[in-house]
Amino acid sequence: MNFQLSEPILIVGLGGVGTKLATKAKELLKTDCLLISNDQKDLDSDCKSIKISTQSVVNPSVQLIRGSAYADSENIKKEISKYSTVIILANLAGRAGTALAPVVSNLCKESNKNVLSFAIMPFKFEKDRIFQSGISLKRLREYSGCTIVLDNDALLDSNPDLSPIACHNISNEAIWNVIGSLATTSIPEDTNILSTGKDVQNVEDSLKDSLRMLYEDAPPSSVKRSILYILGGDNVPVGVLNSVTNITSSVFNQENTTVSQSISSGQKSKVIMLSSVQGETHFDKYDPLGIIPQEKTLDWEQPECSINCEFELYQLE
Ligand SMILES: Nc1nc2c(ncn2[C@@H]2O[C@H](COP(=O)(O)OP(=O)(O)OP(=O)(O)O)[C@@H](O)[C@H]2O)c(=O)[nH]1
Ligand SMILES: [Mg+2]
Repeated sequence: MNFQLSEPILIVGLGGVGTKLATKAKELLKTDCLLISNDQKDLDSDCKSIKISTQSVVNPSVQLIRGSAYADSENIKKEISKYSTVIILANLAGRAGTALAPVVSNLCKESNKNVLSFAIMPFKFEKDRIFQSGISLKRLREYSGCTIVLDNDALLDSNPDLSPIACHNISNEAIWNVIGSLATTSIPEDTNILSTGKDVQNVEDSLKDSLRMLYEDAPPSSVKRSILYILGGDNVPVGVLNSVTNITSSVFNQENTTVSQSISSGQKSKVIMLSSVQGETHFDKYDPLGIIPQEKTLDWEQPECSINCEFELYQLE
């Protein structure tokens, strides 16, 4: 089943990177935008915003930001109420995005919204973020009709020579490209992995980079459908376009995997790949207890959060 994008659409940016991506996405889709963060400097733009207050704490933990966000639940629900589809942009490599993604996506689901979410996952060397990002992603996937994951680590692993800034430029371009073509390309529900590579001379090499990045996150046998966004594709010989599709089909399980192309015009030629995956991904291992099936998890309803319950008890987190 494909994800249905119905108007009116609201873009919600969470945390520093989420709000940065959202302000650009808003222009691409010409929709309304809502920014949510605990950090005032993420909210300084002309979009509507909600500041999550952590009171006097200036370096709040993920759990404290999440706990504080519940105080704004009604406010968030009111803002999303007029819309049919909510597109959430969350940086699960940052504290605010990790904290807010489960809360905001759950509020959207409770209000019966169509939720499409984008999640950025951390680099492996950001060890303190891996665990939290894993649990946050699990909940975001649960509450979203469709989740698109961009793994910073997979991009760096397949291009170790790139600096983090160069990686961010490449990954943000891929995200904007998918957002920009949402109206013309239908994307599958469930979990999709976004993969790409650095700028190279030809489309076939760019495809190989995208495949390499995808392999870091999911086995090729788990890919059910793949969309190839071919930037500058209108200048590429049709024989090459054909071979790009053939290479992709031969890498995946040929009979069961559909490969489609979305060609756009532009100066450079490059491949960005969006692959719908079923079964386990690399991120399920970020939480060592993630192997426990959900029906056997007792405290699933409420995500971990820190609230001030006015007990004379030391906060353990
Ligand atoms: N894909 C992508 N990742 C980014 C970008 N900027 C930062 N990151 C990643 O996100 C992590 C957190 O970066 P911050 O700039 O602190 O992000 P933030 O959203 O403000 O996070 P908090 O302030 O912790 O809420 C970095 O270590 C990077 O791994 C970006 O533009 N694109
Ligand atoms: Mg920040």
